[in-house]
Amino acid sequence: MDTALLEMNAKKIVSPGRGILAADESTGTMSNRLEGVGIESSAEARRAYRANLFATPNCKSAISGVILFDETMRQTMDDGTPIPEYLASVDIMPGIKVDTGAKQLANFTGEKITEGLDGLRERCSEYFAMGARFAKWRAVIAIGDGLPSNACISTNAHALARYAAICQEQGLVPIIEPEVLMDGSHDAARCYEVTAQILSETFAACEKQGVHIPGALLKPNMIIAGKGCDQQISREDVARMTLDCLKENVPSELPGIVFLSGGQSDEDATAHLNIMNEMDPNPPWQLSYSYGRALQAAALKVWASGTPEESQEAFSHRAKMNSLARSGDWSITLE
Ligand code: 5MM
Repeated sequence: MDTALLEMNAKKIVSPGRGILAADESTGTMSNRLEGVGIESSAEARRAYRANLFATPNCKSAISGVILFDETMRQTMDDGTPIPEYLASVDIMPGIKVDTGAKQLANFTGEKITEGLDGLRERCSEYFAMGARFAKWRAVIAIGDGLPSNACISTNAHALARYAAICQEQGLVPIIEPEVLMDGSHDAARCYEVTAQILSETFAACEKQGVHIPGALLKPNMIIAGKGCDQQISREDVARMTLDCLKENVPSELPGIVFLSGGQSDEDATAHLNIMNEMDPNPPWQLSYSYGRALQAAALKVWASGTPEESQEAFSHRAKMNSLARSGDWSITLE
């Protein structure tokens, strides 16, 4: 394992003022997103939309890395430059989603296990040769009546650790993403409890598998009440509870935490990150973003109705807002 390379790249991804654009929607998800704004989905439609995002002027000031889906990894910019090559040329690290999706967990109705360990070593090796320097694997944990089960937590924690070990062996920084979903009517305390359990089991599994923590990143949810809960908590409480949960369960040797947005509004995702960085200017790890929807929603809408430049401007604005949130310098007036 090249620990020096892994540590260097992990630190670079969370360097000050920068974060990740999650653009690794699988074909089904990306098709839903495009169709949602009235665009017919095709490989070319997905390429054109994403290539335009990546070509945003001065994108690198707020974006250190982009997570790609396999299809995009093999596509080109408008001028024919392979997308990973183009990203590296503008100082943005190409990353790749390497899981093959969350599937029904046998014997546990309503719960999922993320698949993709078979052949992972070979896929990572190919992606490294294509220019990828980090990877992502997302586990999905639902809260509900009797959910999550201990089986769902331990199986996903084990898979995340196995994935992380294989990525590191192949030179890719693993982004470990255990996402506790916002769907449901649970309160924030329940979200805290479940997030604490999946985080502690994931890091215990990582230790058993020999994962090199200084060469990895974590992509967690924030501590938020379920969408259907009538006791929503303030932005300050989200930030405080999230920091507490992370401090209790995440090793301090981890270089960075890159949050997912998970269905939060664009502004909430920015505000929560900003408050956390304001509340604790020196946390054990860098606190950054790896947002999909919260970075792209506005740009996608404009892509359907405006010019390519206007779509880039919408993306650039959200990227800039989140960049400021990295140092607690965002404020509502900037919106
Ligand atoms: C960008 O979406 C990613 C891939 O989703 P699918 O496998 O469902 O197509 C997703 O993993 C994403 O990276 C995370 O959910 C974070 O994105 P959000 O939108 O929650 O910030």
